[in-house]
Amino acid sequence: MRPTRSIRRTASVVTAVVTTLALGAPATATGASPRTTGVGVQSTTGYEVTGDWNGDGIDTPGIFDRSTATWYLRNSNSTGIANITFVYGNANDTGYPVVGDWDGNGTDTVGLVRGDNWQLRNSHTTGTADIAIRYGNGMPAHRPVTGDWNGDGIDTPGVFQASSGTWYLRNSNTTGNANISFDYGNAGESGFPVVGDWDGNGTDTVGLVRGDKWQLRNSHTTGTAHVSFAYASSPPVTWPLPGDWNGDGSDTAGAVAPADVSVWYLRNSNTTGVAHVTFSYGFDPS
Ligand SMILES: [Ca+2]
Ligand SMILES: [Ca+2]
Ligand SMILES: [Ca+2]
Ligand SMILES: [Ca+2]
Repeated sequence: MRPTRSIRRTASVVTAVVTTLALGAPATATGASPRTTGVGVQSTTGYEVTGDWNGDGIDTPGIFDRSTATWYLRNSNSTGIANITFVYGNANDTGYPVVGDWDGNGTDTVGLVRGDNWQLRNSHTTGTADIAIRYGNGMPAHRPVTGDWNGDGIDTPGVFQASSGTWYLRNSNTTGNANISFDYGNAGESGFPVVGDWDGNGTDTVGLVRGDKWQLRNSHTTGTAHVSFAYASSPPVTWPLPGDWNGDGSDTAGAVAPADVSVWYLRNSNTTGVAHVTFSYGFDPS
């Protein structure tokens, strides 16, 4: 590990292909999920996440560097340095990063899920968890996701159980059982779980990304996809990372090519097409 690492402006676009990506699971697992309020996708150096860090209605990138437990958040979808930097977590943290508006004040903040322990913080500062709850059975059986399932403005936990294709969503940031559960996906689902407000009605719902096929559902019920389209992006290896990139209230597709300097490919509609916004943001190894 390098003793220090910084995010800095770079004009270069990473062309190298990262071949050993593991999704954000414990250590060696292979499955991650992102989100607008999201869980991170893991790169060689950390996890990419997205959220609305400053409450302007637009989701922008963040990086969680596990080795130092440092979060690097940026407030615009452009190449540049972090606007907000702080430590939350432990050095070489094995927790899985999540993002959401836990207190409903309009600003997304971070959290870590360690096993079934969710430790959420309400400010972009170093400190102990503001909210500590237990939910789910932990990775890899349960992949954490976060979203506003009931439209009350507060993001709360959910888990996707790939073995059965079942989603378990909870409407409060407290310990307890799922308020909503349904199957969406196959038993042994290998698709990548995503969540977002696809139709802009104020409620986050779920989706799966299978290869480059985004299959999104607008209700918390079993059924076929309401929205289906292909979106990958240029490099051979990218991970899906949806968000509201233009502040219109709808979450749309994004993809990130994780690397020391990750390349982000954001699209403003849930349709097949090219990225509307492309930029680099991540760790610069130099
Ligand atoms: Ca908040
Ligand atoms: Ca809610
Ligand atoms: Ca919705
Ligand atoms: Ca949008």
